[in-house]
Amino acid sequence: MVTISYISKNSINLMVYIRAKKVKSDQYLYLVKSVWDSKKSTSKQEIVKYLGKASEVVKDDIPTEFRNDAKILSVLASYNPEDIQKREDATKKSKQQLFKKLTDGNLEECIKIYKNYVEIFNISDFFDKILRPVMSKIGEDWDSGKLSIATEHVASNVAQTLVKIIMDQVSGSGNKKKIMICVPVGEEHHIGCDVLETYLTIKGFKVFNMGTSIPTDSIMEFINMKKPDIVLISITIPDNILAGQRLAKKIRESSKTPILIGGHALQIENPPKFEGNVIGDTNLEDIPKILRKIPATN
Ligand code: B12
Repeated sequence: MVTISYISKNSINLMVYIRAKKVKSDQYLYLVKSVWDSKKSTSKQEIVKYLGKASEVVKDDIPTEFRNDAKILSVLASYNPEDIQKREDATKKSKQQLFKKLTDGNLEECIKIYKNYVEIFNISDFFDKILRPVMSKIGEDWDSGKLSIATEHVASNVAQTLVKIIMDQVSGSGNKKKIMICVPVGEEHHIGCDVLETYLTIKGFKVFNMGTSIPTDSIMEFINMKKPDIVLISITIPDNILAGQRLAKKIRESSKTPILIGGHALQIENPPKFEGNVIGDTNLEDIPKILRKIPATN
């Protein structure tokens, strides 16, 4: 039996796959490429490299040009339990290191941790599996008195700068839907909005991230002017839910633009009702899928 697991394009746009062939109870992996057969008007596969017995293949067996492809590596990991363990250890280590370097206020080291992580994994996993849980721990440790308020502030500032640096490095086509991200008056947390801006930009959306302390009237004016396809409201503090409900209502009174409401304050079992749809705790990777399903109104 032959299974094609993943398609990857390298810089010269060559499509490569990992193909598995089962012989008795063992799986053997091949790196194959797609070649166009113009006579038959169909594509055929050619073996680029025989990789070996699935459970024994390691990263170094992959030709260098495909070696850092996160998806190829994740397919490998799925065939190789030892590799999965290594990846779990790498995630745990990155979390511990990031916690330490954020609370030490060491931006340069945080950038290094980010760069090393995304070499093996990807940006959305860095945000979902490393930054968010680490920020959560920082919040908990501050709440329980294990971290001083000064240390929490230093860590928050470094995290904010780190996300800005990542944001400045990314680009996207901007040809998908126009997304506006805003917060209700009083909400000072915006790292979540910056992460959303970064990820949605990579995914090709055109993002307007309004930042904090923007009066509701200015948000309304902006919506009328830029006509976003979807408005995202981010709420972190439960005390800001009422202001968020007022903001959603105000937007709904003058525009049909779909509104999604999310953020830490809404990651609870029975979230309150809004003019719009509340999105509970979601992986970053699922947010573009949710946005794509919303019909355009403009
Ligand atoms: C950093 C931080 C701050 C920084 C904010 C800096 C900044 N520029 O943003 C500062 C120091 C200013 C701050 C202030 C306060 N904070 Co604070 N803060 C945090 C902390 C540690 C991290 C937040 C963060 O950045 N997370 C990382 C991002 C990436 O995650 P995220 O915000 O959840 O966003 C993701 C998702 O939720 C989702 N998402 C977000 N919005 C939306 C919207 C939509 C539509 C969708 C689909 C998805 C989505 O996508 C994002 C990316 O994955 C949290 C701890 C925690 N558990 O979150 C406490 C925390 C939120 N803060 C808390 C508190 C109490 C406060 C203060 C009241 C403290 C005080 N006494 O002054 C003030 C309030 C300020 C205000 N009025 O808003 C509490 C809230 C408690 C509660 N009741 O829930 C927390 C939980 C800490 C704690 N454990 O006690 N804080």
